Amino acid sequence: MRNLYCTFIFAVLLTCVFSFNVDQKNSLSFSGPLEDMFGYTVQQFENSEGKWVLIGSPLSGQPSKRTGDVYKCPVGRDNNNCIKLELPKNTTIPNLREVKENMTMGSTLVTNPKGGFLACGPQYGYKCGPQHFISGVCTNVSSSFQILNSFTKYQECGKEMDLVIVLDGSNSIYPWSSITEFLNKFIGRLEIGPKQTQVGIVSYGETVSHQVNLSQFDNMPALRDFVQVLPQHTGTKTMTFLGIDTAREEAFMPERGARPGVKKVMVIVTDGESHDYYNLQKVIKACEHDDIERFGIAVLGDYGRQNKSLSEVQKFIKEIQNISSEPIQDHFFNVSDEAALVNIVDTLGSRILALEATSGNSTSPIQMEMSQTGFSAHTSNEGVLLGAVGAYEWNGTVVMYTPGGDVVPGKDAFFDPLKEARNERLAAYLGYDVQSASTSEGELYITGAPRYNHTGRVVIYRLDENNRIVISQILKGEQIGSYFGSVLQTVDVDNDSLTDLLLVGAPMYMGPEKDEQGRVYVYRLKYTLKPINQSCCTLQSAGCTNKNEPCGARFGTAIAAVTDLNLDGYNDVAIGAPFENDHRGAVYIYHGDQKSLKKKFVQHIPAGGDGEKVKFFGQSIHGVMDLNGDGITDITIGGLGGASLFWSRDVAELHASMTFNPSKVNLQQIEHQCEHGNRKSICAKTNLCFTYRVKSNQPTVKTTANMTYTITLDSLRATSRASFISKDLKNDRRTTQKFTIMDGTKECMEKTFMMSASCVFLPVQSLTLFSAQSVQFSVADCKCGTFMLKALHQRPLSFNQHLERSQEGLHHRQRLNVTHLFQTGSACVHHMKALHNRTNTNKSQLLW
Ligand SMILES: [Ca+2]
Ligand SMILES: [Ca+2]
Ligand SMILES: [Ca+2]
Repeated sequence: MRNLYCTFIFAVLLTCVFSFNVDQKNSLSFSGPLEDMFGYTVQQFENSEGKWVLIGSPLSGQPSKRTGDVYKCPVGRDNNNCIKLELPKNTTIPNLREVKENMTMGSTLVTNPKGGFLACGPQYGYKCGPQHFISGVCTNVSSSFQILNSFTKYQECGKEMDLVIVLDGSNSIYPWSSITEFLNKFIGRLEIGPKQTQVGIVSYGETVSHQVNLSQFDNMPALRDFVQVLPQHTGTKTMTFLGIDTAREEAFMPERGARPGVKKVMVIVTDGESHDYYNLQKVIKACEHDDIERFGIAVLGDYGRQNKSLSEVQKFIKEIQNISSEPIQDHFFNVSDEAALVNIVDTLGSRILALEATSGNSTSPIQMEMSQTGFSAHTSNEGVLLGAVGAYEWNGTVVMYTPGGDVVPGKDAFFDPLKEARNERLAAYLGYDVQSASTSEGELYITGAPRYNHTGRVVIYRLDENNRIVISQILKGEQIGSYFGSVLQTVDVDNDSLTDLLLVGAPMYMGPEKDEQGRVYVYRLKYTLKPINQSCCTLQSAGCTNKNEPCGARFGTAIAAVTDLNLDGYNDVAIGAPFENDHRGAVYIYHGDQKSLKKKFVQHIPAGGDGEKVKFFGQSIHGVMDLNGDGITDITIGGLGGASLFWSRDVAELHASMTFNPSKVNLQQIEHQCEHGNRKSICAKTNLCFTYRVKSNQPTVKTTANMTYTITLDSLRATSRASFISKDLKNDRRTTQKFTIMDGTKECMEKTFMMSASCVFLPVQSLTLFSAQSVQFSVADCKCGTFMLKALHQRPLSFNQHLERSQEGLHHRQRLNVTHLFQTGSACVHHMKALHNRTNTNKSQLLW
């Protein structure tokens, strides 16, 4: 018994197939000085005026004043000149002696989902006396670019202190203006206020009088104005101990503004041996009893002017040393004359400040003073998270601003002193990046400490009802120095508002060549993403001249969750590798899939240009907005020296289907026999249909795509066992046709083919030898541009359609055949996508 059935299997091959749709050719570029680090951060932004790209330039104003700034760059308007927002000038914290030079404004830049944006200058500082603290600052900018408020976490300068200056005003002091100048400068070194230092002044000669009460001035400028015109007390005698004792007893009285329990300090300035030195021991003992810390300043002017003997000078100095508190070397000063008093202002001021810093309840001198708050920032559903890497001696912390109040975790909040060695957290830089995740159990916060125990770690935590940190999970880095945790990004792939993935960058991860290739860890599925491995030129490598170190891509320096680029309903991810290709940089795009990411990147965007004007492309990425109004999210990528806006191309779906008439044939029966030329055999018709639909909604513009298709019968065999019927009687196995298809329509083509006579006599065993008939089709005007063509899939994609046999017996074998074809042709494709670039005339491209 011969079972003679022909099975026809068609494969549809696409020759012009793309996996990506970010147009690398027609980007909109903004440029700025590379040395200002223009492009270090980028954010897409929209307000009532239109659409913008915001670009951070943290070293703007260099070299002298590296205040940094943020630029607004218009999109879709006549010019694309970027305008500086002048944020540093208008970012201010009241009652601080601010230091805005080097504040690096714009090195953190985050748009607020509710409008406006947050820009931070983590190197912003302030002065307490001569001490320079780096607290960092963030400023809230409205959607109309107005500064709403600025905030930082700072320690009040100094603790509360009551300081009384006991001033010798006897006639021998000359010129008095030197004294007032000294007072003026010295007061300028103090932080004066009702909650800080209060200053009282007592002057004496033969008698004593209160010039300034402690509570009299609550700010430094007013007190300075007052001392400018302070009169000389005058008098022929120098009753130093009367002055000191009056100050002790009266100036430090609550009635004159002294605050109970507050540190008491006395600064005594005199130019001569006292006339009441016999009271020294009694008066100083009383001062000790009252816990008054004393600074003695001996002015030798009068001794010089009157040529007094060395022993007299020494006797005077001895007296003032005896007035001063221990240790004497910290509390005693002598100056050659009145004019030289100003020279000790710095030293005196800093010693008094040191007193402030160590007094009170503080156990550690450095808490938030160097915190660099705003090193990173993130807007979560429940408030603003600010990374503060410098807090607690660079162990770091995360400050949170919520509507219910500020959360400033204590120095041990992120660590477990029982489980962790103290040295592991030293200079861990916790707060290097911050993120949040929405889970069914509420909001989780995530922060990285890239130097924790050298390998870095990520802490996932929540806040309890008392706003205490409760750590729920810790992720550990695996390689020393990889900077694991320095870049964090959560992703909601399927848009159900629950976070699906956490991506953790380790941009300095060493590849096999000991170069900093970088790596990105994907949590939930825990696998890693890596850049294209590439060689680079180092001092060690022979035979190359451009020693461009550090080497390696630093993949993961920027990680951005971007809104669905290819319109498949899943959000996507872009990852920067700014050191790739000799520091030119590149960006990789990964497509989201269900609740995860496809492991293989779908697009690699290398930096354009010569690598001179713009370097480190991929340093910053943001892609959450459609900036040209075609309904598809566009992606902004910053390097240093410039940033570019890449338009995403439209995505079209192309469905192809094929049916046969008849759908089943039995070659032993002759019901479908036909005659053509001089030949008689079985004939069948195939109906090939395409439907085409542009995915983004823009119903006013109907687009068309020009298509070409070729059907090849029995394509895997040298000779075909079937041929098309044509008028000229050529027995052709192949037919090619062009057609145009309009958006939202279906086009069908019918072809008839005839099986060769030999097919009828094939034994059943040879069925496995049957090979595919293919339909190959493409977009006819496939002018994809040079960038796109490079990324063509080498592998053909196919869908299979077969003519069924009418008998059940060979079902198994048929299945095998079909499966095989699906594998060779990749798993596809009843569903294909064409890429259509509407912004660029009518050139359509296929995308799978
Ligand atoms: Ca989700
Ligand atoms: Ca997608
Ligand atoms: Ca767009």
